[in-house]
Amino acid sequence: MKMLWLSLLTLLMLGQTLVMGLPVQAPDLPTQPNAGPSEADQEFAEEYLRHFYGYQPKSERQKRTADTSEDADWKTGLCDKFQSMQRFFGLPPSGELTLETLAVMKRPRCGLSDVERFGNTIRWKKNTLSYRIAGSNLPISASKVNKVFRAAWKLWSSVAPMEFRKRNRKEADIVISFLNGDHKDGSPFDGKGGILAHAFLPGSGVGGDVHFDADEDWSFNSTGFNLFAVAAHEFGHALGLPHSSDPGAIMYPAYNFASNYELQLSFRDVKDVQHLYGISPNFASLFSKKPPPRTPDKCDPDLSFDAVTELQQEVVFFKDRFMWRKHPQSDETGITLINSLWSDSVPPFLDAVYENVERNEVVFFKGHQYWMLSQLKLKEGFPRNISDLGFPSRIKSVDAALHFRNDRHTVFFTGHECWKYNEQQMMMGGSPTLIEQVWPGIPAPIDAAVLYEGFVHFFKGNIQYKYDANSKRVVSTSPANDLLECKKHHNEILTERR
Ligand code: 0D3
Ligand code: CA
Ligand code: ZN
Ligand code: ZN
Repeated sequence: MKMLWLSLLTLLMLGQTLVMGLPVQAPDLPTQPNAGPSEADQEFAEEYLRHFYGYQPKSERQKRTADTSEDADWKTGLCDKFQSMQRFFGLPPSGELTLETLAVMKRPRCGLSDVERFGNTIRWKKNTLSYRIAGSNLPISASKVNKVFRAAWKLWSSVAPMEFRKRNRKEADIVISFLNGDHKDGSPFDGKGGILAHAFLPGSGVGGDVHFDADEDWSFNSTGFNLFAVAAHEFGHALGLPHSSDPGAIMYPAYNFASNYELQLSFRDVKDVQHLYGISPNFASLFSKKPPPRTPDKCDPDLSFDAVTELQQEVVFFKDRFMWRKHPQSDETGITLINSLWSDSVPPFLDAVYENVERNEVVFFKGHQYWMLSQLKLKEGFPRNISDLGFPSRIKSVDAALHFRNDRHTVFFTGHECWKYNEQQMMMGGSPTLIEQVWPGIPAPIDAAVLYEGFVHFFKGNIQYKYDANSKRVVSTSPANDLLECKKHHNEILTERR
């Protein structure tokens, strides 16, 4: 009855919680207006609808001061919620609090003891949950599907003190099915693409159930949609988690699976599920070696970058799986996943990136490989070995790349050396030079470099060096994240770190 449902990509940052009644057919009987419930009963009913149907009064203040007429109720959506509830219990959907409705609300509901309200959400009240996979419409062999779901549950059970047991016949808390189009829960699927799945918040009946859109191209790799990635997300909903605005989180509302990055819960997901259920007893030993990855914060004073490049009008900062795109016209630079722009063509944790404006190409470096993209698409034959550019085999990676469009060459930085590459002849020019000699004042090795507004900006750790190539000297140093214009207040950062 309670369902989390992603409506539109425009709601990305919030994640909408929609609550729906199971459309049990009710005869359209004329309703008997009653003598009128007491104010206490009205309040009880509203609280009930808030708990089980996601009813949210427009504002608490408004409710007290404004009139409590039926008109006001219609406007605040209270009537819709009453109707949903009434339909579910087979009552005439009058949309108002009848005595009959009140009686049903006060009746103990079976299975209700399994869940409880927790802050703004609902959580299961028990630590062992059963799930059942409905047999029809399976996209691939049942044994493979079982394996994928077991792995998806394990993501959550290894961080929270929860156990998930598969049932074959008996009733289960969580029923998982593949359904298509209108499947009679008020949220029809939309064919290929769009909505991939949805899940109901913890609760009895349909509560906790997970529905996958059977019309999708489900896969175990990166063709179509990855079932493991979507299951991990939906199971989070089935546990009571809402969407997260953190683009690194599994609970982020948009699908962003990348085959070049091992799927794991992010720090945010772990915090959120542990807030609901507590910490799994073996969490510390399981994660001490490899703690869940945090999404970098542009306001972190210790922030460093993997690579920085100019790209068309923008300056793009790369870090782990993420990037920030600084556009001259907008003053807020948001974080996104690298693969949200270049999908799986570009790996995370890059070493260097540069744009060859003349050829309309962007070149990415990581380890001994490089990827050349044009029009957001990987060019044929890539990735290639950096030795193809003319590096000797002792050079295992590059730290940064600077492209000079006027004299059509690119300078590569690797360790203490810099190498000049002629883009016209597509040849490495002679022997390397020492960074300390050619760029006095720049401490090698560096993390990243970019040509921006006539200066070369070198990055090393949390510091950036603004360098004037004409006078051959460092003009100023500043925090590495200076160009990202962190506008957050200090105490906001502190609360986020907790
Ligand atoms: C959904 O279908 C989510 C499911 C989801 C979201 C993130 C990661 C895995 C699964 C509904 S709860 N979101 C839509 C989506 O990402 C908007 N569709 C695929 C697409 O647009 N490429
Ligand atoms: Ca769909
Ligand atoms: Zn459904
Ligand atoms: Zn979702």
